Amino acid sequence: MIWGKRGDMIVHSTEPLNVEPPRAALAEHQLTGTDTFYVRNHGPVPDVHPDAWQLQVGGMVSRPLELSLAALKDGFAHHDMVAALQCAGNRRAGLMKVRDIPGETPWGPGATGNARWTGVWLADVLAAAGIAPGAEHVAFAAPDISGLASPPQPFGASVPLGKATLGEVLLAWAMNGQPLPQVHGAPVRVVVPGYIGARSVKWVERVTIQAQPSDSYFQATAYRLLPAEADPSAAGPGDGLALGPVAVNADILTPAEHDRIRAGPVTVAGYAFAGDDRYVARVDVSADGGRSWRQARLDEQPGPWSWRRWRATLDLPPGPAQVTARAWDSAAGVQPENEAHLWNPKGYGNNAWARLRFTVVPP
Ligand SMILES: Nc1nc2c(c(=O)[nH]1)N[C@H]1C(S)=C(S)[C@@H](COP(=O)(O)O)O[C@H]1N2
Ligand SMILES: [Mo]
Repeated sequence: MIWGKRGDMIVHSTEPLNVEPPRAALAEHQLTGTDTFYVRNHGPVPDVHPDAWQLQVGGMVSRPLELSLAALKDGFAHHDMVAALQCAGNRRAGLMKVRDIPGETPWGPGATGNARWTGVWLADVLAAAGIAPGAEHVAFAAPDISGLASPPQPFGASVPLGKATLGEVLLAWAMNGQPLPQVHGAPVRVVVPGYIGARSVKWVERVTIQAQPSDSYFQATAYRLLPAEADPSAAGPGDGLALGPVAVNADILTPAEHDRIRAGPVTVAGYAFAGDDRYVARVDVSADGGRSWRQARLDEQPGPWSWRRWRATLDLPPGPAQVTARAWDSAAGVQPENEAHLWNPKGYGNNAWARLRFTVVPP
């Protein structure tokens, strides 16, 4: 398979490359293998030579910077962070069952993953540049040109200055202890933990401190939550709500859908992810469609931005089984019951209860 990905990846498109792992592959490890991690591109993968790469830091700063990769690595303290990335379109296929969403990728549950990222805090680089009064946002620009934007343009995004100046947003050159693969943004990408994946700009080459959010199509027009009745083809800059922090979400990763499982104690397992600075507080599991619930056991998580794995053992009689899971976060937020309430014209942010069907056979 292309770009070092495993052979069983689900390919939504090759140009641009959009692939996600099957559910069972996502279940394998606490840290998603780099060969298993979804890829979400909007244009061709750029080939940026590490020696030629420079990061420009400018805008509302007192000292604009031009940093080579060596200068970035030598000039700032290195940090490691386990963080889940989640595409705003993750689980869009579930929304499409409510009503079609033409022109958007029908992502299943795999447009998410959990990895260890190494780099320097964006906050330290911003401090070196000196932030001028009146600054409110930090914009990221990349060289990959997307024909999906109108007009075609490089990928870009921004985050509020308050998020960017906390020691949690990374300029990362390594993923799972290895140099960042080209397809994931080499030589350097942004990792904005707890935010939709679209803000974690790959191949980042410019950081601009500014008073307004990025005017990139991908911040101003796309990745915004439109009201259900809106016509997405008529939506322009500023329409809808800009997506940033993700809402609490969870999925059931094992057993495999449509598996045949022997009756008796059956262990179901999955992940939950709270988003932003919330944490996963509880995961409930139901074997009767949500009439009664029991609490899953939560694994330790390797850091505040990681997803949290959970498992529960249910005693299931022979017959068709449907297991449901829902996560609660530390703000007492919970996943909504179904997609009907969540449907939106671009298909973002599906965090409805996770449901998995399989067959229980006599022991
Ligand atoms: N330059 C650039 N950065 C990008 C994108 C892109 O197309 N170009 N896609 C974004 C989106 S929508 C997501 S979900 C994540 C996916 O990161 P991954 O491909 O490393 O999994 O990258 C984000 N950063
Ligand atoms: Mo995304």
